[in-house]
Amino acid sequence: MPTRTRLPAARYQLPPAILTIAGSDSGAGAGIQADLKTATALGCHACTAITAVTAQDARGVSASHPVPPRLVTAQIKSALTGFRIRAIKTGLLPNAATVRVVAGNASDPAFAAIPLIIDPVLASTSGTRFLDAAGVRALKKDLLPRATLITPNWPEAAELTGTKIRTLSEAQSAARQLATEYRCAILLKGGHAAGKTCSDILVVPVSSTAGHRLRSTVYQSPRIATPNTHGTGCVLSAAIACALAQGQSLDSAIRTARQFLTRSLLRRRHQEWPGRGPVL
Ligand code: PXL
Repeated sequence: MPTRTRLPAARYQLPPAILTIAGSDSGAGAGIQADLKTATALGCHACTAITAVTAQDARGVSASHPVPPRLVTAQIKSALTGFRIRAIKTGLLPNAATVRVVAGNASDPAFAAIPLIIDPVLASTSGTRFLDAAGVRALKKDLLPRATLITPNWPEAAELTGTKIRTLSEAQSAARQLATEYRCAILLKGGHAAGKTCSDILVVPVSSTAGHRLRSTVYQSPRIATPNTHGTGCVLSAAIACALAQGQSLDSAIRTARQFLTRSLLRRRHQEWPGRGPVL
């Protein structure tokens, strides 16, 4: 009898899986395509639940159409039953009905046990509005309260809190307001601010016998001057999901994701795309 040679253990090991519930960007700069590229680069497997199909290039969005909510649910259920999903992220949710359907799925115990990162995508980098006022109301009422981490940029945080954000201190207040309101971690991204440094603020609610308080961390990196920023928010939230799926703490996952994004921005900084080029 020939002896069977053992294959290296790594061959049998499945990559950690994440689920992204987001829109398709036909130009592959943002959305599902950015999430897939991020997951692959970071050694994860990404299952996808596509919420909308958009037609776009580096200059902007020319068309978009929502996927029927029933089909969004079917995709989520297939991912949760067929794979061991360790982190979930949401991106573009095209309307109130889809937001409610995702929130309904999120109350399922199998889903609720998994860290949920919500990137509250309200508009595209090029300015196309993705979620209307009724959608924003549904997001605030039904979905944000289920988040582990919400990752707004300055304009999104301003809209969600109804405040103006012009300074780092106003950003701090908005992040604290959101963390208190939704009882979850907030990563308020400073990419839209001016200045030589990009400061992202993390606010985490912590409970102890002394009561509830908020812990704040500021992550800083040099601002990279480049037009090729399409998909930055998607890449960041997908990378955080991957790092969490790999067992990292929230703080460490954010550091990993920021470093991954910085490297991607640096690599593409001088490329000349017709418009805002893809970051990854
Ligand atoms: O970056 C936000 C975003 C998310 N999802 C899709 C997008 C965009 C921005 O263009 O196209 C599909």
